[in-house]
Amino acid sequence: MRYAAMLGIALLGLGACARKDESASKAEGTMASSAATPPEVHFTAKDFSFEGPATISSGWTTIVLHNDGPTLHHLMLLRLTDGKTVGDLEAAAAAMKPGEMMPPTWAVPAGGVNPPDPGADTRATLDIQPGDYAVVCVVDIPDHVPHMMKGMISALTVRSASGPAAPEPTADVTINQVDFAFAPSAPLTAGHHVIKVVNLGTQPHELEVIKLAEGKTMDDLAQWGQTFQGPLPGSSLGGAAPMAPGQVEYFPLDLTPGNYAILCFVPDPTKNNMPHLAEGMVLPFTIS
Ligand SMILES: [Cu+2]
Repeated sequence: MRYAAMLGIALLGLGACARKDESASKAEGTMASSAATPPEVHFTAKDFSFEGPATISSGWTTIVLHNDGPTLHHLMLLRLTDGKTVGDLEAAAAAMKPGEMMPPTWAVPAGGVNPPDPGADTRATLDIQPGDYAVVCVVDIPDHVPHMMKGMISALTVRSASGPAAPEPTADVTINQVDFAFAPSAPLTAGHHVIKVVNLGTQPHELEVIKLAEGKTMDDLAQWGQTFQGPLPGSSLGGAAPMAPGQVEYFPLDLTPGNYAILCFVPDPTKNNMPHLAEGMVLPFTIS
């Protein structure tokens, strides 16, 4: 399966609000939470595998993704329905032909964390429902083969949480995703933000933030996305991995002066898998 792949750049990442180190019970992979903060679960992405918990609790949860590199990776949750397993997903992916980029309908995009730069962390907070999931990376740098075909697929069981539920985060800016545009509630400004992402569309959408390197342009980014030659002409600051219609996620974003772009690479199956960014889901902005 190639889902957002192909163009796949992977984008962003930063995130990371500083947080105190909590000594937490990792028995279930979920750190102990205070009433005020969703628990954190930590995953590491490397070429080409995930390390992280196999079981977590349901509810509002912050997924922290560390990129061991050297290339870009994200963490996307696919909720497995119809009793399907990760093995079924691997088999389905192996049977897909070039151009078939959408996962089977029984593997439902359920959000996640978009890429940090190599060596960095990104995070996103989402309300994870109980069930069986696959954790996958469909970034396809450098050879246009989604990383899940190279081993970046693992099983995640989400159990019904017991105990008090963590609260939904609060945000200072909301970015709605529609078919096919990003609609921010306010202009983005320098400083620290918590962004709420809401998929108001009828297709899955993601949100990826890239900060262009000094002197680089959107054309440079587009050209890189065609060939993956050389390094990303910028920094990948994370965001929300593909979410189902109706889904909500939160992520931290620290903005310093420079040129940025917010992008969605999800393919549109009704348009021959044209990436959403080619249909309008690209939002360049400048922080001065
Ligand atoms: Cu989209």
